[in-house]
Amino acid sequence: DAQIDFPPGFNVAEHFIDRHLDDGRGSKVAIRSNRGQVTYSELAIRVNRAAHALSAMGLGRGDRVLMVLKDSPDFFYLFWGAIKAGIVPVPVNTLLRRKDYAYMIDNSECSVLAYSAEYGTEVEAALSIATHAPATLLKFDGTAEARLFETGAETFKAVPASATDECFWLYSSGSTGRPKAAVHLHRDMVVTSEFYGVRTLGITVDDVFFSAAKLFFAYGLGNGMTFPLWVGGTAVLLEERPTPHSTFDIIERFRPSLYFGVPTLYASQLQVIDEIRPDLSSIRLCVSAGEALPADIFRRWQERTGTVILDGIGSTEALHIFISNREGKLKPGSSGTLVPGYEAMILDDNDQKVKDGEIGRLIIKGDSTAKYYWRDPEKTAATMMGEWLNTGDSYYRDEDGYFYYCGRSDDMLKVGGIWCSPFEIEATLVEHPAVLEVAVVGRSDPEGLVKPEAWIVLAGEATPDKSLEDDLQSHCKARMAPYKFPRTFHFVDELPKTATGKIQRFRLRLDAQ
Ligand code: 3UK
Repeated sequence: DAQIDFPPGFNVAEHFIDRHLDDGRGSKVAIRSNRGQVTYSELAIRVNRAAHALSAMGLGRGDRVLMVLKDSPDFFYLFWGAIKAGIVPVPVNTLLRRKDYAYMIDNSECSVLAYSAEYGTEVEAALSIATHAPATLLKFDGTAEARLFETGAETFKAVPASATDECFWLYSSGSTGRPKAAVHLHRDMVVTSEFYGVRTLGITVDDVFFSAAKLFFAYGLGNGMTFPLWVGGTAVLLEERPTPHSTFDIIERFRPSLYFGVPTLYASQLQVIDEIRPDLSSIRLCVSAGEALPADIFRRWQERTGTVILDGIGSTEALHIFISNREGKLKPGSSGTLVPGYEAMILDDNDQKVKDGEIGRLIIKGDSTAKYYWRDPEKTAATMMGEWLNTGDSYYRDEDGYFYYCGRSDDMLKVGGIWCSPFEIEATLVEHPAVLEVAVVGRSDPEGLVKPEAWIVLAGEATPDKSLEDDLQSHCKARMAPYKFPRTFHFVDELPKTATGKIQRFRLRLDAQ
């Protein structure tokens, strides 16, 4: 039941792109956005041109293309063009800052760095900090795209690959230290599209997909690109930041049948839904992932829209959702039941399986999981345990097979569905002259969504007031991805510590409730 056949020479780009021409879908719209539309045959031609262009730059099997690109058809062309030519695309978060990009340039030793002009300031500054110099820079400001995708041969013979060849990377942040690149294989996107997309969500050729989560997240990559391309559906793209207004606007204009969001966005959409009264009648299903969806948000959304939100847990390492609620088979507040093709175990501290109802560490197994972390054997060993993958999450399972999220086993926070390391926020805050010592913990807001909270011991003369808080927040926003700033502050005389001087974050978390 849970098997997929991969023909020999399998280059996954042929399945996601070229197959649609053979199936007579060439004139169907593959991608729609405020800037226009792209048919499946236009998509296939531009993918081929990208494959030629990258090959002509001297790139070959296994070389990396780092992509700091907004959600646009160009993202599709470059990603699939690279894969078709045996080259490894590495899409990265576009909200990061120069030192993050400098790290990724050095760590990936990318041959090509492609970036949307909007991100030029941080990306170009990163190039001057980085040790490695990518041989080719592609700044997408209109000219590079015209050269890459609008000229040259329209056909390209796919470089043969096998299902277990390396295909693309996605960076994932860790609680301490630097992000690590999860190396995904050719089969992985097929496995997620088939097991979660087709067999769990029931996606078909008639579906129109809109993902508020961006393509550079594994979640958005599946929702907004691989799932539509797997079934020959249509992807709707939003270039800008997803807000309640921009997302409702896109839904009304392009009438998607499937809508993918994160809990924070659903919560902020609910705040304005009575005032905007958007027409959401095209939507047959909504999906949430990235962090747990509070049952209250599920209920309020269903009450206002008549549509259920299917919460499911996925990860960058698993590529997409492996435990999910379904239509007609859901429990609000839970992550749902196993997706076909995946197995799960919940283990105690002695690596023994716990009984239903008991909390333990969730480990999973499935054919879409990343093979290893690039150049990080220690983190690879801690996470990829043979065929099993350590999620780092605490879970329990009820007697009906539904899984319930109970928190992380590290200190990492999910804010708006995106990773946030408390240690990174602390390191940034102590650079501020007013801060002597700081500890950052997660605090649930009234909607049940976690936000970073800073506990600060001030240096010298600094006064704990609103203007200092504003100043600390802008200090953070200038140095880190903008979602990482603390939303609340506590100024204290000292931080709780152990006898050996380690900050006791659990005591702050208790105080924070
Ligand atoms: C947490 C959830 C509770 C959990 C992702 C869907 O989020 C994704 O990938 P990331 O690598 O983070 C993975 C971690 O996020 N998490 C995700 N979804 C849920 N916790 N309920 C949920 N529904 O800690 C997990 O280990 O950023 C989500 C598809 C692909 C993805 N990459």
